[in-house]
Amino acid sequence: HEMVDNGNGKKIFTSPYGEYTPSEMFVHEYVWKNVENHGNLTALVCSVTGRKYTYSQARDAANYIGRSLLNIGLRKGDTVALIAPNYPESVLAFLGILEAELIVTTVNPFYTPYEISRQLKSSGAAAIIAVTEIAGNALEAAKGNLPPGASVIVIDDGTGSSPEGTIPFMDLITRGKSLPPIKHGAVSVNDVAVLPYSSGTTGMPKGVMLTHKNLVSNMEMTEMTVDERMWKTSSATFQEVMPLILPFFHIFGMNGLTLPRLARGTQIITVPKFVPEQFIQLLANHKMTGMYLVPPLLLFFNASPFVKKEHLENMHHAVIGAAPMAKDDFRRFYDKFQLNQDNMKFCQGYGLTETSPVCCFEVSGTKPGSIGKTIPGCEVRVVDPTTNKDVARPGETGEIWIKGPHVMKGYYNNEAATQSMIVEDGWLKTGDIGHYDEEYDFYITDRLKELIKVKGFQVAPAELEALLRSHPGVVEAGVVGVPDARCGEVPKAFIVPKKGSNPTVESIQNFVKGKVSDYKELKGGVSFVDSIPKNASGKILRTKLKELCK
Ligand code: 4UW
Repeated sequence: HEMVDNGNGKKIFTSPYGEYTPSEMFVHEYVWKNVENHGNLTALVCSVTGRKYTYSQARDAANYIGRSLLNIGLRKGDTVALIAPNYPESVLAFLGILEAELIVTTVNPFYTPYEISRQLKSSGAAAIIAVTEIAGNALEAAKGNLPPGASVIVIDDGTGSSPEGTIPFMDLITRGKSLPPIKHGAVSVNDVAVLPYSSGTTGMPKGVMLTHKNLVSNMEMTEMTVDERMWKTSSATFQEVMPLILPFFHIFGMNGLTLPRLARGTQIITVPKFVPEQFIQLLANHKMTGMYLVPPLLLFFNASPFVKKEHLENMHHAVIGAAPMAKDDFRRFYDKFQLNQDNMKFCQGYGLTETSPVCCFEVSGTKPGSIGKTIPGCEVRVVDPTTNKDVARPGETGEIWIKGPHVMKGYYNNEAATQSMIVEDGWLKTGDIGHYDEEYDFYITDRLKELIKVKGFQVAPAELEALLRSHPGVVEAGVVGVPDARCGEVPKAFIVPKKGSNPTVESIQNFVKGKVSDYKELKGGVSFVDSIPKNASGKILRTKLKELCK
């Protein structure tokens, strides 16, 4: 049941974990589907302010927020930009926007005003929900990029009130209560719900149109794989407790962790910023039972002298993904904390923003390094990029292609990019290189696409190249990722300097600094070259640049 060869050379892998038929549900409906069973349990806790919401309170608050957003004048088809670190209210705002049948575009809260403004413009946002600590950046970015009279709503992060001219977030909840209930029915499950940004295989970050059906399908498909095998359903006697340390604006923290776990009654402790000592303390104080991580966080556990076995006492599973993970690092973790696969399992997941996100999951915890098998409803092929034929047998590498109800509707306002990524009858070309083994477990080994992953965050080389070309001393630029022990990869630039100008490495690095988020900085260095290798149609030959790094 794991492999279908349909006779025309295609080898299509399906899941051993069951067959999936999509249900017709909205995201907010799915999240609250079991709320009657765990209404009194705690849903969300803020690790900074201590603010807590039970499941009933959270569901009601999201509904009141939705009413208020409609009352402000937002209507079907409007997009709200959510620019918020992880707070309970960030999640409630997200669910409120969906409940009001609006679209939410999630923005990295650590973006510079320039980066925020680009997403506001590209998504056509009609309003903003931000947090006090970044309200200044959000307001600066909003100048000229929001329709006249558009609302800016500010979540108080515990540091102060909302700036003048903005709406305090808590008012949405308190006032919403007495507003008329939402009349649902304006949108269908095939309408766009969330518009996160991803650079895909090439070019600038683009809005990824994920419908309610895409997102709910992926939660259900993953649920069939991980629930009961990994996570227990919460009840009055047992509740899973997990930190939300992955950013909620990114698909992994959002539809990979928060939303599906809320649907199962997990207690989620929101962490707005990673501060090592505080994070360790949280694990112990809250008796965390599980966590979702990106590889640099596991490396932190391995390296930190402060993390002790007792901090992990209640932890039975950890999910890891978003970037490659070396087998040895799992072993180091087990050695350091005298744990093993029986008492603490690491399960690797593989996904993309464009696939809502999960495609493969290794649930046994016994195959570190593998992303496991395809999940129900997700079909996988491994296609040789030079011949466009499916590879014939285990161990042969090719590009991973994905099909299923979780594949995005397309890129917003970018038909060309959509068509180059989704081909034939709905196959999405991931730009990842991998293979499967004799047991049909998959491995990701390389990347065909130009994307760079720094600590799990996306960095689009095209974005940095455009920025570098705006430097007065630069004629041409090419950016690639170079391996980094702590971050996985970091960006490195190749620069063709203008004749007569002699930019230094530092001047180029400083030029980038401050204009883009920290993780996009050129920590991999800068090299000056006579020309950037390109193919006949002008596309940068990144493999050639990578060879120059060796
Ligand atoms: N190994 C190697 C992996 C892996 C990987 C991703 O920023 P995006 O668009 O999206 C993500 C989503 C990650 C994710 C979501 C849900 C989930 O359960 C899970 O595992 C637990 C992971 O990162 O970047 C997509 C790109 O990130 C790389 C790969 O290149 C992919 O195309 N990537 N997961 N396990 N590489």
